[in-house]
Amino acid sequence: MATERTLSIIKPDAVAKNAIGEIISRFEKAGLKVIAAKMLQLSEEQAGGFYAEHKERPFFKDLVGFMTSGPVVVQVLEGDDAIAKNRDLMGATNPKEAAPGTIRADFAETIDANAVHGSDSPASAEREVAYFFNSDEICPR
Ligand code: RTP
Ligand code: MG
Repeated sequence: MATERTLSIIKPDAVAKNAIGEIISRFEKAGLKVIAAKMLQLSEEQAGGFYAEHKERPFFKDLVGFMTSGPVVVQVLEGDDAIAKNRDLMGATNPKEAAPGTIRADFAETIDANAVHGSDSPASAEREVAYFFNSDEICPR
């Protein structure tokens, strides 16, 4: 298994629920290390640029509205198979379909407000980590 990096975002709904610690604890217990982290209030431009792949989708405007509705916590997670491991911990996009015990099953209410984001491939992980972090803000250990 390869050591990978992935971008995680704790979305505004989960920050508002005071669930930052519980979510990060799940990453750590699964063997993922937080090697960079910050809290941000995203602008419309930042959120829209981050989700540029969804620009033509009907839910894009709501997605940007939601992602700018309050602060988020962005992190870089590192570990064996980190991209797939994080997606497994997150559960399905729609919390109603997320497996029991996953972050979205436990903390998310709707497909729009679904608690967390995780990169979905090595290429998107690379783009997304660079979107939020300079190399001197990443502290592998
Ligand atoms: P994310 O990018 O946030 O980690 O979520 P994901 O990979 O599981 O889902 P993706 O297809 O990338 O969609 C990005 C976010 O857009 C919202 N969405 N709404 N109403 C809808 O049909 C719909 N589909 C997607 C979700 O909030 C999803 O997390
Ligand atoms: Mg996605």
